Amino acid sequence: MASDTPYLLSIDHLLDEDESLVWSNAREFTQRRLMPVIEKHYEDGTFPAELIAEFGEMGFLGATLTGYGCAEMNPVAYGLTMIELERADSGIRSFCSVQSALVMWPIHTYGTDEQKERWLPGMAKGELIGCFGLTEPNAGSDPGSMRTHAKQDGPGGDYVISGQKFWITNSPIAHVCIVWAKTLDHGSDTPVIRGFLVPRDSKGLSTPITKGKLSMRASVTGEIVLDEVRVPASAMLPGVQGLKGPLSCLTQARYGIGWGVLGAAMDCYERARRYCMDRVQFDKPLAQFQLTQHKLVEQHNAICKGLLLAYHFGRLKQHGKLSPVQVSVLKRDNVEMARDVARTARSMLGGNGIMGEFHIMRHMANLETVYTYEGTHEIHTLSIGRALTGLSAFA
Ligand code: TGC
Ligand code: FAD
Repeated sequence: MASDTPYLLSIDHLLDEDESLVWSNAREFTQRRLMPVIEKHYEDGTFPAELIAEFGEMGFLGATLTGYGCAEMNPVAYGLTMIELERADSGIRSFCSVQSALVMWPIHTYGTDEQKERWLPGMAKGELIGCFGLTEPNAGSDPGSMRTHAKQDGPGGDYVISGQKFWITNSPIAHVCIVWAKTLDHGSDTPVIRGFLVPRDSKGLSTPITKGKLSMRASVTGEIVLDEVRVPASAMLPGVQGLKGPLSCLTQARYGIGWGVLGAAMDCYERARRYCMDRVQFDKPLAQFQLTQHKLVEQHNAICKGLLLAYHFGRLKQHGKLSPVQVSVLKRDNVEMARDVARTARSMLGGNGIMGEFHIMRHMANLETVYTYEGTHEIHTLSIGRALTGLSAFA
């Protein structure tokens, strides 16, 4: 593990040469390019858009996909890059998660050849940005209750889409929005959910920015407002219908989050440990007090266990054996762990823990969003509960 802080667990010997190289390259890049600027962006509430092309060069965009200029990383290598991106900031990992798992993945998996050619090469380079519109003002944890709808109209089978999507990462800077909407397929009277690729310049589309966030400040969030937006029939993703369309994308993104939050937790633990080694009170470094050591041990052990879980599930995914509910276990438990590590680390720095220059409070605030998006902690608890009992407690 590329760190000068002790970890009594190493997964280094479990990684092949390519995976180790991807990990150290990602670490070097994020430390060199992101760390000097991230705190200022966070304070200003801006995203470092000037680095998007470099994310593309590093292979962070569409990292696991084949062809179209993508890096074709395996799931473990991908997870290791997520660690390093989120060690810098959850908002940076979010940008790459959305672009890779929620936009490029569904185009690659469910799109036509024409859709893939049009969007994927530019997205892999970071020249084109996408966003994923599922959540609505009145449909968060229960996306099946969405109101956004697409109606077929005219001889060419155009779709006319109306509705509103809320809390959408990257929407204000996106060149294309994937919009999930209910529509009536020919000959059916039951609405089904379908995905549509809605380009930025579509008439009737607007993406107002969401202001006032106290978490994820280095990430751009907005709405997608669709006022009778007309798109050709060829804008629909033909390869999937129903809620499993968006949920299968979420499975990809949640997998990356389960790895990424380890980076935020490691950064908090490592900073807290360094601080407690240096800071003297009652004539001793804080690290020499039993209560401080207890905190460090709890943090360290939780991170090691989270890393083992991510690694194990990564190898399962590599062999096509990872189920959505296992991804719920990974997302749920590792996010909760990182959130606890960050909160404890914050307290270990005393007053300095609330200061931006020490970075921990930023991670702590970001992790509140991560706890909520991509399926809240409670929703994943219920998914796992359903798998364990066969009984659904959602409604
Ligand atoms: P349910 O009956 O369980 O499933 C409906 C259909 O979907 C299939 N399915 C999945 N397929 C692939 N992957 C998964 N993870 C799947 N989960 C379910 C399922 O097999 C079924 O297929 P079929 O063929 O039988 O119809 O659905 P439900 O209505 O009971 O709902 C389940 C529930 C509540 C867990 C689901 O609605 C849910 O996950 N809700 C949470 C919503 C959520 O996570 N929203 C996230 C929005 S996007 C976001 O937050 C991005 S943040 C971006 C950033 O990183 O910045
Ligand atoms: P609600 O669903 O209203 O939930 C509120 C509370 O009630 C939660 O604690 C929840 O766990 C609990 N709850 C709900 N149902 C149950 C139940 N059955 N049993 C017990 N408790 C329950 N969405 C997108 O589509 N695309 C994006 O790119 C995106 N990016 C986001 C970025 C940010 C910064 C944020 C904050 C959110 C983003 N989201 C995005 C939306 C996110 O996925 C939702 O916020 C999340 O799914 C929860 O929905 P909600 O906020 O409406 O909360």
